[in-house]
Amino acid sequence: MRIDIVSIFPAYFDALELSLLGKARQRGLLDVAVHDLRDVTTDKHRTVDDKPAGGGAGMVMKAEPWGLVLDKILSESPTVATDAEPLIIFPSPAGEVFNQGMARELAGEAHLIFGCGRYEGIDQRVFDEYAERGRVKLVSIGDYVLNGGEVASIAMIEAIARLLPGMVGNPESLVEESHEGESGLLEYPSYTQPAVWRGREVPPVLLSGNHKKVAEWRHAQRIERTRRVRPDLLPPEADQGSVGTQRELQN
Ligand code: 6GU
Repeated sequence: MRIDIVSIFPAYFDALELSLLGKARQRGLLDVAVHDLRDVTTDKHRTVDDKPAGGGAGMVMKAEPWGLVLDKILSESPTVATDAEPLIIFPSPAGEVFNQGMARELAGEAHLIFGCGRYEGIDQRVFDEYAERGRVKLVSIGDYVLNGGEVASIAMIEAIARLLPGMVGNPESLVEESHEGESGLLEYPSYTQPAVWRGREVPPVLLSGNHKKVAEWRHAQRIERTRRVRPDLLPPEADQGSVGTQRELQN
């Protein structure tokens, strides 16, 4: 997969060199390029923003630099000779909310472009232009406000990159975790040695050697935890108490 990122703070993306992401890049599964939006400006002050048309607080990112940088990235897309088409993602609190399902879909793309806006946003005509010419998606990472799309892009890229084929050593570790496998229940709590730490025991069932009991305990823990902190994730049939023994397990 090819990922291009456009930002006025390219240093944010130094984080992508680390750990899992660095590994994906070393293995050649992921080719990431970061572009400084100011590099396409031609004025002395490298201006990328201006006052909002119609007045109001804050500044709006100008269309022209975005047009120049996106045209260049699109013209050099590795998809030009294929039937794949690049997807431009603009992180925005006004977008569709990112989740594991979207991460899985995006992991199947050949070329993603993340356009990180700052200030009060980007001139609407940029979205309109590229939506007319290709595929554009506004994506939010949750119901809170960040100062720009950089941190949101890093979160999305990490979620996507770890799903690329060839990324994770043990494929089971992907299936078991929260939001994957077992119909989207949260993960069960994990323990390791020692068996007692500061007077706190590892649940004895985990040391029993009884694999069936362990699996049942973990399943019950997942349901209890999901019911307590994320009841919105429970499948409909679990709502009325038909899954496990949620009354005994509560709190
Ligand atoms: Cl994608 N961008 C910004 N600026 N704020 C956000 C967000 C994105 N997702 C949640 N809040």
